[in-house]
Amino acid sequence: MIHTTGKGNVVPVTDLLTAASPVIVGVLNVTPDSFSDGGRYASLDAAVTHAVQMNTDGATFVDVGGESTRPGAERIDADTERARVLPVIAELAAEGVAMSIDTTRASVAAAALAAGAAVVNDVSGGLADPDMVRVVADAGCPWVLMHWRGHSARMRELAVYTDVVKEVCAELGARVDAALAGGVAADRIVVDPGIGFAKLPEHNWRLSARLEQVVALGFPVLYASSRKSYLGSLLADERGPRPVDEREAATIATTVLALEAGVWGVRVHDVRANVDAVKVWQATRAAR
Ligand code: PMM
Repeated sequence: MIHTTGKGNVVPVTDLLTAASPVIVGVLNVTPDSFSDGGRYASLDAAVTHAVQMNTDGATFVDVGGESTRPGAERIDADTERARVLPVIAELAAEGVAMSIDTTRASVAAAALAAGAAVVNDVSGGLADPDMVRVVADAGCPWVLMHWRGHSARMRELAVYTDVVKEVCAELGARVDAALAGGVAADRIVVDPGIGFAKLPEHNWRLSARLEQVVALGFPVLYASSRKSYLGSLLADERGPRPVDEREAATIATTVLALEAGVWGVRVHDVRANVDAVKVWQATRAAR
């Protein structure tokens, strides 16, 4: 599948999954309430400017999301979600920026793909909307299947595991099987352990420490720890958890550790800093 953008740039989508170097996914939340960058990119101009900057800084693609998935968040309706993301996607397509759509809704994914997104990033791994598998199979686009147990409002009560790594791998495997059974090609699938989704800090640390087991599922792995609250808890002091925008050094440490474990890509807010970290990791590996 070739995705042609408005300016005539051609982004071969297949290259996104076979990219030799680690993939950097830049986060663009066009929501008033996301935990990490809520409200900052809610206007069209601010969102487009930031995404173009992430592209210039080396993002492989930009992940456009219109619905907050922060723990406890209430849902918005599909019309609101579409109204947030579609103008941004159309403008970025015209700028030649490759994008994923971060949604759990098939109707939003379909509209976003039609507007110029090339990848579907579904934090529910296809569970939230039974139509998603058909939309992705018909489009032939890459699909990020994240480990998920329920919508944000119920996330905390669902964070119960005996062996988190085993259970996450088994539940991801079931989502992959459902995708394949629905006609999605194996080489279009990316898996994601869902750091912070129905996970306590101890679960996030365990999964991060055992990423090799997620990699062993045999699909490209996307790892998304950037600025998440378990990092804020780790770095807490007497004033409380470390504020969201002061978690970058910790994020970069997790990026390097995840690359060592063999992930395909990382989803990050500060693209430039993480690209620097990737370069350090690559130069070190090349010198081994
Ligand atoms: N996390 C968030 C949103 N989208 N997508 C994937 N694939 N994996 C994630 O872990 C993930 C995601 C929430 O974080 P944000 O508020 O920083 O976007």
